[in-house]
Amino acid sequence: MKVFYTPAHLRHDPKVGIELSQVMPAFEHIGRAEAIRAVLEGDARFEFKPPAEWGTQPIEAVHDAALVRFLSTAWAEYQHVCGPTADVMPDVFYRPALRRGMPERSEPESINGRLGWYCFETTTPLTKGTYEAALSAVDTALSATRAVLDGDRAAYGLCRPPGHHATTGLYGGYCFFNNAAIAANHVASTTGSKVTVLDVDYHHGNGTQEIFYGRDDVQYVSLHGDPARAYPYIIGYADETGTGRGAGCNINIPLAARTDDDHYVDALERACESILAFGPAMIIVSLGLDTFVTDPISDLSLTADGFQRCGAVVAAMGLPTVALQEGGYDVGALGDNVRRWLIGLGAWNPWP
Ligand code: SP5
Ligand code: ZN
Repeated sequence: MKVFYTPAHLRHDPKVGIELSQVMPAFEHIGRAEAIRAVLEGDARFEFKPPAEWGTQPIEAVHDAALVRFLSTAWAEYQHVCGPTADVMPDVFYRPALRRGMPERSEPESINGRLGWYCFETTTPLTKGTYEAALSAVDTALSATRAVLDGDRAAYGLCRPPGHHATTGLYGGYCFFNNAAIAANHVASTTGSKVTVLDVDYHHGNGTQEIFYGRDDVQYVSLHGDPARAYPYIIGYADETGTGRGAGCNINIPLAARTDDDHYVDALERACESILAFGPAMIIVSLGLDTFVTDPISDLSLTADGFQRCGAVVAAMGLPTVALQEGGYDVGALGDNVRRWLIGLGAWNPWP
């Protein structure tokens, strides 16, 4: 199986975030992707490829051009006004209720104000090379997708930073550009075929849901910690099923704390039935391994064996599949967990 990877992710190098009411070392750090790379490089079944450059056009087919432009200059602009600082984060968030009863205003003028206009939370710092790294994660996703469009049955994009929390106009949740949504939109718009994004990250992919909520050509199916207790808290409920043409094309499966391998695989099999009923030509998997039993920010109880079973359940659908890296924060186990999931996926595609 081809693995798309580039060291450009190292340019996004966050050090701190405010998480759980504390200044915390970043959970989403450069060591995650390097740990995955090291494990996959040690297994001859994986063939590493650098991604091609795709530019901003496929990004702007999903995200507001203003968000892309903002991210391209925000870190440097902030240095002029408030620097020098390594990590850049907003201190005031735009909340419509601040101006209740008054005319809406557009994007603020100051860099500080604009940070709070485009960012929705406190754990996603901009660093000097964040924009370049985020572009490279999209390149990675699109290059893995192209390998599958060109005939590979499965491919893996080692995307970093991750993407599924980024919405049309906002970044957050460690995510800047929605790699999986950009890939799915690229396939749907260039081939005219239906596509499913299957999101198995512990967290609900609020960005992917928002991007496709009104569309009937891209189905979004997510298994995740119930937002009644888990980030992102206000989205990801089972009654969010899509709107307009997209009615019925959004499926959320919230899970109880400590859900184990057997219960998770049952839920995944149900999800796959809904996918087969939708009839996509391709599956894009938002592959988070933060459902792992010892993940430091999550509360499900999957094991490495469970991950391999999950990959095999997805493979059993018999559809071309692109797996794109999202979360997973037990860095000691992360590489092997990814490897096991992909081995499960490859069971359908005999290894060379
Ligand atoms: C891509 C991805 O996985 N982003 C996740 C962002 C989650 N950040 C906030 C985590 C809140 C942690 N709640 C922890 C409860 C620990 N007992
Ligand atoms: Zn996650």
